[in-house]
Formats: sequence, C-alpha cells, structure tokens
Amino acid sequence: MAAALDSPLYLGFDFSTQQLKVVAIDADLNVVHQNAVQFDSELPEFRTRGGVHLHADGLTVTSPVLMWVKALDLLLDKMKRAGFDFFRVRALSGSGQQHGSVYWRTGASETLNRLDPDQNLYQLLQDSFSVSDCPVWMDSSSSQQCQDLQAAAGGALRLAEITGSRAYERFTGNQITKLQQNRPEAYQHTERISLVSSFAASLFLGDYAAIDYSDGSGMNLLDIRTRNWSEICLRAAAPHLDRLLGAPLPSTSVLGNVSSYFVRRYGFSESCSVVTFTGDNPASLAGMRLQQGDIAVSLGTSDTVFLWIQQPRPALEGHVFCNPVEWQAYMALLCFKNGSLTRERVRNECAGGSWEVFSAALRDTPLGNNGNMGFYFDTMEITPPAVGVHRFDRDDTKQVSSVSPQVEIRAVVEGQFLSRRVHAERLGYSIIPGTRVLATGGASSNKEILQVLSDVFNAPVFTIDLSDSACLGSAYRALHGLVAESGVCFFDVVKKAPEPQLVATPHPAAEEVYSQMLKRYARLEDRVLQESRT
Ligand code: ADP
Ligand code: XUL
Repeated sequence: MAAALDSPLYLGFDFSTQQLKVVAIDADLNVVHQNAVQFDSELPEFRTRGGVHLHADGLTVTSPVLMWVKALDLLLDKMKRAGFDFFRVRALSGSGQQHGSVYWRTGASETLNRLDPDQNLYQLLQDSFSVSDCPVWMDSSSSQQCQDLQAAAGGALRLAEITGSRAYERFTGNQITKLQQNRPEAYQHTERISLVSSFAASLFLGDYAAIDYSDGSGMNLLDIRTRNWSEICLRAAAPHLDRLLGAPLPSTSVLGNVSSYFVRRYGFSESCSVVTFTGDNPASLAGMRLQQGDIAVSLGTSDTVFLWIQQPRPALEGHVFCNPVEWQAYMALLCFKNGSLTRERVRNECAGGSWEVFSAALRDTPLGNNGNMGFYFDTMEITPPAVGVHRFDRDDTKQVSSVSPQVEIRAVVEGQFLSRRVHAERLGYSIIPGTRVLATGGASSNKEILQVLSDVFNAPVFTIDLSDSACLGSAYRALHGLVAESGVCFFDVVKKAPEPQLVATPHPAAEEVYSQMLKRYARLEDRVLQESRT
C-alpha cells in the first residue's frame, strides 16, 4: 500500500569517490526518491578524474573539499526542483569514502554555526578549510609515516591488535602525520579534523560532528576494543590530536537536529534528526543486512570484500572495524584499489568503451580462460601491495606481453575475483553450503561479471535491487538511530526490507576449474609480489 503523502521519510547520503548520491525511503522501507551528482561531469571546474587529483609522484591522491560542498548544494537543489518534500524527513544519515580527511580552519565552527540561508554552502565555506585538497583513500604516499607508527606501537602485529589493522598508507592517522610534517603551517591553523563521513554530517548539523566507531576504525588511531583513541597512536601520530579529533561516538548515535540553515533554505523540519555518518563499507554492510556466513563483495571504484564477525582477530592482512549496527560486534574488510577503474580501462582498450561488448566477451570465453591468467594492478594495489600488469598463459615460467582482447577481458575479471576469494580465505572465511555472495556497487548491475563472481566463488550471487547499498544502508541507519538508544535491534527495524535477488548460480564445472586456479593464482601472486619488491 502506498504511504500517506505526509508520512515520514528517511534520507541516506553517500559521499563516495566519484559522486554524491542520495536515497529517500518511507517508514515501510520503500525507496521513494534517488538522486546523484557526478563530480567529473557535473562539477568540471574542479578538474578531477574519477573524483580525484592524481599527483605527479604517482602516489599522492587528493580531492577538493569544496567540490564535495558544492556537490551537496547541487544535489539538494536537484531534489528541490524534483519536488522532494524535505519537511517529511524525520531523520537523515550518510556515509563517506573511508579514510579521507578534512581540515577545518580555525574559526570554521563559528561559520558553521551561523550559515546564512540566502547563500549556498559553497559561498559560505570558501575560507573554512586549512587544506583545500584532502588526502583520500587512494593515496599511498605515507610509507615512512606507516613505518614510524608501527615502530612506536611495538610492531605491525601489535598495531593491528590495537587498531584492527597494521599501518596502511591510506589510513587517516598516517595521512595526518604526513600533513603535519610537510605542511606544519596548515596543521597549525586547523581547529578540527574530520573524516569525509563526519565532515558531511557536520554540514547538516551546523557544528562539528563526532567520528563514529566504525569509520574511526580506519584511521590506525582507534583502539577497537575500548572504542577510545589509543594514547600510544595519538602521541606517535601528531600533536594535539585528541582535541583536533574530538571524542568518537557509537555509529548509531543521534548527533542533534539539522541546522536552521537547512530548515530555512530547503524546508526541513526543525525536529529532523542527524544520525552519525559512517564509512561507505560499514554503511553497505547495513544496506545489505549482512548476516553471519554471508560474504559481501562491493564492486565500486574500489572493490571490497566484507564479513560480519563476532570476535576481532586482527592480522597483518585485511582490517577489522567496529560494527556499524551492533556495537559489540565487528566487521572484517579487505580493500582492492584496482577495481572498477581497471575494468573500465580494459573495457576502453579491448571493448571500444562498451560494457555490452565487454559482457559479450565474458559470455564467449570459457571458464578458466584456457589457462590464461592475469594480475592487473594499474596503480599500486593494497591487497597485495604489488603493481603492474602481469599476464601468464598455461606456462607459468614466463609472462606474456599481450593476449587477444576477449581473453584479456576474461583475465581481468577472473583474476580480480580469484584474488578476492584467495584473500578472503586467508582472513579465515570459508565457503560452506548456504553461503550467499551479496554483490553491490556500480559493476553489480552487470550480469556477466556476476556470473564470473558466482563461478569463482562456487556460490550463488545475490544483489539488492538498488545497487547503491551504502546510500540505502545510511537511510536504514537513520531510521534505526531514532530507536537504537532504547535498545531496538537494527534487524528488527529493517525486517520489511526487500530480500536480495538471486542473479547468478555457479556453472557445474566451476568447482573443478577454479579450485585448481585458486592454488595457481596464489602461487603466481607470490611471484608477482616478489618482483614488485625488487
Ligand atoms: P563509487 O565508488 O563512486 O560509489 P560506484 O559503486 O557507483 O562507485 O561504481 C562506479 C563504477 O561502476 C564505475 O567506475 C563503472 O566502472 C562501474 N559500472 C557502472 N556500470 C557498469 C556496468 N554495466 N558494467 C560494469 N561496471 C559498471
Ligand atoms: C576501504 C577503502 C575504500 C574506500 C572507498 O578501506 O579504502 O573502499 O572506502 O570506497
């Protein structure tokens, strides 16, 4: 039954790498509105490619903070023009690409507190940031700082035991250290450091928003067991960090009401609650209503694999984050930098820029690709830390320099999914009867890609109708945030959500083909990794 025209709505935003997206749901969890702003094409004045600036050293990657601000102006204007009734919004939440950091200039909180509704945020916040180009998750320029942090914490494994991960270049603590060392002036003029998620929440709140436990786990600074900043890590990273970061909060907290700026400019209700924003992967976990035993594979700008876990067992590979929906639980995550952008590059070179031609090549080539296999690390990969394109045919002893376009297309997709499975299994995951692979992100709209995923994992693949689970998860979290304090469980709030749809089942020959290939992939990956190191 259609909801009444004045019934409450819940908004979920996602400030991701390439775009800003929003979804609105009603109290029955039906999606009633969706909208988006693409950074490269709709805000060309910021000259980004894929939403980022890649610097000349090939390692530094940043995004302009004012691009995100202007995207929000544009998105809300689009919603207004589409007749969206902001007054019905009872609560909103959101997510951001993980690890990126925003540096608010001294005095910015006053500006945030008194935003003039006659002007847009882009005009109002021109002078509010001490760093205009923010380090983002694709950055890998902080190796030295990572080594220093690990040394201060008593080694890589000890740091992983405290923070859930060994030191990673993209993790915010190491980025903050680098910024403080290279740009001490800018650091000195900073009064607050936000993650992309808490920065976005701050805009809606008109005040600095807390970092939540789950996204805070991607900084190498939070003790994931005590859920407080780790003294050792803060001290090693940079001066005055506890003041600059503010206290972290549970991911389900209500931060306050939306600022009067949004009430007066867009007609939000004064009582609309802002629920803590979190990282895009934690938000996706909520959007997919991931359960124990399921494995989620997100095929966005980055590919990620994540699992719900009860007990943290941090290791030297992968990450453990606080769980975004149940505060005693955790989630494990693996991140692969060469995801959609690499598939797109191969599509452009081998399929004339067409996903249809790309998909046809997957249909027309056999499982296992006649023994051709490839590693496609266009930029320095995170898992494993290797770089370059490495192709092998049946003969493992030497690399081949090229293969036919069709073979290349299957090699990139099979190679990526073999890697996702090999590394998930190293994290302790095993595929058991009943396992569901839940796919999300931009490439999950491609059935042929999902068929390869199903074959490599030898398990059925499901998607949710809306491929953007981070947005949807944020809207679910907004709804849950209103009742979480009184002890209502997340899964009770979202039980009416549509069930994931089955989109692919494994080919009968999949098990035989890929069990062999997985072993071969792991062996060759070791070699590629060694070659990358020399
Ligand atoms: P973000 O990380 O910005 O949230 P998305 O999850 O929206 O990204 O994914 C964007 C990516 O989805 C694009 O880079 C594109 O390569 C990929 N994509 C979109 N449509 C298809 C398709 N039909 N087949 C394969 N990949 C696709
Ligand atoms: C996760 C990671 C990426 C970003 C961008 O650790 O770095 O998935 O969250 O989506």
